[in-house]
Amino acid sequence: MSGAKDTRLSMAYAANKPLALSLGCCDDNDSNNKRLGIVHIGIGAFHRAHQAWYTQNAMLKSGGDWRITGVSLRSETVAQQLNPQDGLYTLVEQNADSSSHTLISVVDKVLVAPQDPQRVLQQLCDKSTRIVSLTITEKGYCHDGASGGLNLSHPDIQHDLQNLASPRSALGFLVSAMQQRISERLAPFTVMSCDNLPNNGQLLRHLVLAFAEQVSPTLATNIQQQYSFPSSMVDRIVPAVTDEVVSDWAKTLGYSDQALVLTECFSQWVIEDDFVNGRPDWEGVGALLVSNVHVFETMKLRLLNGSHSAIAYLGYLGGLKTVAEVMRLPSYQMFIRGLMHDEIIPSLEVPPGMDLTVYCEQLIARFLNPHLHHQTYQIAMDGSQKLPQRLLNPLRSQLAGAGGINRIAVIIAAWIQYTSGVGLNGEQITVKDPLSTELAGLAIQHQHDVGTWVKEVFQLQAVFDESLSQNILCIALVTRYLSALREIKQPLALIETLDA
Ligand code: CS2
Repeated sequence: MSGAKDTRLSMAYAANKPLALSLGCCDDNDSNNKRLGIVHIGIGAFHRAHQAWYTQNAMLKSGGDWRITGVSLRSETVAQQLNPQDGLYTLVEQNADSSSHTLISVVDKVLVAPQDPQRVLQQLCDKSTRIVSLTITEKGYCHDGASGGLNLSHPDIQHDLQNLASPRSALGFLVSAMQQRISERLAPFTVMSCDNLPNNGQLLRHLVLAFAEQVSPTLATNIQQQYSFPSSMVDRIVPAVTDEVVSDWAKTLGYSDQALVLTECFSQWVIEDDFVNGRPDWEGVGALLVSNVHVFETMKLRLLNGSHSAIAYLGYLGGLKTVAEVMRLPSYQMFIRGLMHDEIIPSLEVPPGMDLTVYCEQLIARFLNPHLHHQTYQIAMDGSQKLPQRLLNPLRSQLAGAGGINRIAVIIAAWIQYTSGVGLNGEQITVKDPLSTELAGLAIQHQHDVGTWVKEVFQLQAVFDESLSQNILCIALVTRYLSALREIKQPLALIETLDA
């Protein structure tokens, strides 16, 4: 134990020493046997509450060398928090009426890619690396959400194609490392996407191959033959941690952990069983290994994440700060139930072993968790990257089957208002979205002509495909709701008219 000596976490470490040492953590005398096996790109709170927790449990249960080297593609915050404490952090799991905390010691260190891309490549090309997993958020894939194709004009992709030995993007790091491993005849690793995107493994394979094709067609062929890209559905609600949460928990824990992660007790992980170089015993600790993840992914993306986006835009515009605050209002709860049952479930295939009515009620209970303080603002971020898979896919399916689309249309209207950067009562909103400039530009240009505004937003090809940008009925309905929202100035009043 080196760094953690300097922090109050050392008390927790002392209490958990046998556990940490059994995972190869913090052992100064055994620095060559760190039991590494995974490189995780995008080591935010979600990874630390989900895959890292499963991996620690799997190593404790069944052994194996799977400790994790984290990589941050941008910010150095996580490295600054975790490295001084030897990768240790506290995971708090909290439900309405129970809570528990665990010291996680499965992360070895965090590398900050912009500071030292060579070090990241070295780790990716190390023989010990057998799985590379990713949580880089939707925009990290540098693709076009509507078509699924690689965005070759993305500045990071352009940079990486010119500077493959010193990349910036996840795709650049993957292809650069694969090229080196192939030329050194090193065994391949499995690439596992854990982001909220449909067919995330297939999408990532497609993007990696499209990138590699630009480097050399032979490289693309070799990658295709040797590397696997399983899809996975990940689920656990992990809000951003505030200073207040850290200091509240310090009282219970007896130490202050700046790297603490707070989550709910629920968690789910469904993984396509397609690994080319081994994997931890995740199924031994609750994950489901299946041959087809797609039905699970679609269910979760549309019902959980689709409802989340609805809660985020309507709630935020209505002055409500957290998911639980929104869901405590009966009209919102009725709206979300209606959205789930009438406009999303008809587009779903029921995954084996699941009951969708039970699943929806469980989601509502999870959204009501009073301890999570999950910010509507946090979920509202990057809507242009999220809406296609969460709400536009079910919308298309409803349109094809002549099903109802009122609620989805209201949510799109709320999203359009949100992206204007101005709330319903004139307050400023700092919109975080890769398309924020285009969206704000359309709002300024057409704010006095809502019909044209909506029509122009529907022409954004990265979000809406032709079936929607040409759909007059759908555009008219969204126009009607956006006008109503701007007039009534309170989303709650609008949704109450829908259910009346
Ligand atoms: C949320 C997700 O921020 C968001 O967009 O919808 O992070 C959500 O909390 C997770 O996918 C839950 O598994």
